[in-house]
Amino acid sequence: MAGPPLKAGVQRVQAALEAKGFGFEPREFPESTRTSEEAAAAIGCSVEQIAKSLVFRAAQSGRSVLIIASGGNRVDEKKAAALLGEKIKRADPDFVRDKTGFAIGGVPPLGHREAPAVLIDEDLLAHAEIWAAAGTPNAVFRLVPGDLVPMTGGRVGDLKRG
Ligand code: 5CA
Repeated sequence: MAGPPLKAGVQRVQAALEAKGFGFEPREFPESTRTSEEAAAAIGCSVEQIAKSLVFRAAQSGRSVLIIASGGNRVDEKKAAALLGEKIKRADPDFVRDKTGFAIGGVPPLGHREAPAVLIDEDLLAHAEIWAAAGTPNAVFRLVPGDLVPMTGGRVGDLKRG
């Protein structure tokens, strides 16, 4: 049975996935999935299975850099900079909305207003299935980690702190 219409942000994620030939397995929740912990609790998966989308700003070029990291990991900005070839700084909420078209807590791994440089945490590849934000702080979609590179054009590496 069809549910209520998808929110605009979720529809944009769906359109971006379909444009790349991916299916869409969205789940919209009445409760928040704004953080990795909330998303894991709502879904009933481990926090390590949450693909969090963290936005940074490249220091020299000013372009947006998307780091897709396992929910339990903290990103080592030095490792990320080495993989990228440019220093990065954490983005503020206005930069995130401007470059991605989505608000923090709903930023998806694809479908951004401006194409970012993408780095992918190798730890995500260990799971059979993972979940990413689907455009709003209440929506996620399921994917297999092997889809992340073709979906984003990102580079996989060791990005975690410690
Ligand atoms: N929907 C969930 C699970 S997919 C989600 O989007 N999680 S997230 O981790 O990708 O997005 C929340 C992240 O936004 C936080 O981990 C944090 O790194 C970042 N964030 C939260 N507040 C701010 C802020 N004020 N400025 C910059 N980044 C922020």
